[in-house]
Amino acid sequence: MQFPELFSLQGKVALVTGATHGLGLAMAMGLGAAGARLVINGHSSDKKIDDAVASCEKVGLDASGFRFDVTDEGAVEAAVEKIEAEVGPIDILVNNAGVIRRVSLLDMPLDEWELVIRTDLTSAFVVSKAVVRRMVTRGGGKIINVCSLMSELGREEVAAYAAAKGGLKMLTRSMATEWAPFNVQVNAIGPGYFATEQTAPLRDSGHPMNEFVVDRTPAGRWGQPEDLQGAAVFLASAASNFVTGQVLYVDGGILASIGAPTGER
Ligand code: GCO
Repeated sequence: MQFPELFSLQGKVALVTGATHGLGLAMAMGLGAAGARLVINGHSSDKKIDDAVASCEKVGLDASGFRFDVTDEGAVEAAVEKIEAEVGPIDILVNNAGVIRRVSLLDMPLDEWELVIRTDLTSAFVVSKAVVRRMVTRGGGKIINVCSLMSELGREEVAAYAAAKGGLKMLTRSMATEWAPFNVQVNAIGPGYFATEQTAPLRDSGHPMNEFVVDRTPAGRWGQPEDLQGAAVFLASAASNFVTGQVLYVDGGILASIGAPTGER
């Protein structure tokens, strides 16, 4: 296979969870631009899903929306069956759905901890299990788990999120190991600090994280959601057929660098 077919997703169906906004929607649109038919998942409201589908259609992409809870095994199985009947067999799954709670460990109630672990880690197991079973019978597929810098580094007040994202990195490696014989490649994308709704509280003017992130990032800026599209297309396409179990960090260089003394950047 040659360029550009190597990176083409023409004729493929891609399910992206938590894709109504932010990084999920941007990655979905990147896959769509490479030719994939998109299945946009969300949970909180029909309106958000309809708006995301409309924004895809507005730029000429083929998209449909499916509302279900990625942590509910019964709901996931029913939704995957419906998607495959109505849209087509899922070739690409992006496990993107996630939440964050910024609170110190000592103040974190157990139910909030469990919500984060279920949404950010358990959901990838639940959705993958339903999808991969079908991929295996068809001879292969691609899974992309959305990790984080917090798969590698801790930060005050995001312990549950870091624990879940660290777990997701290891789940990626285990999935890759178990499913490689079935021609299913499982990789992850690890976004650095991106300008999304999730990080809006950190980007408020005057918030110390705002300046810190720019200083700590060798590229000297917050990531824009579109910065993830190339990595998503690569990991979803035939170009990555011998790549599995990897986390591709898209972080402007943060993990490559210890940073510079205050005021020297
Ligand atoms: C935070 C969290 C996230 C980050 C991201 C970094 O600091 O609150 O780290 O919001 O944006 O996951 O990869």
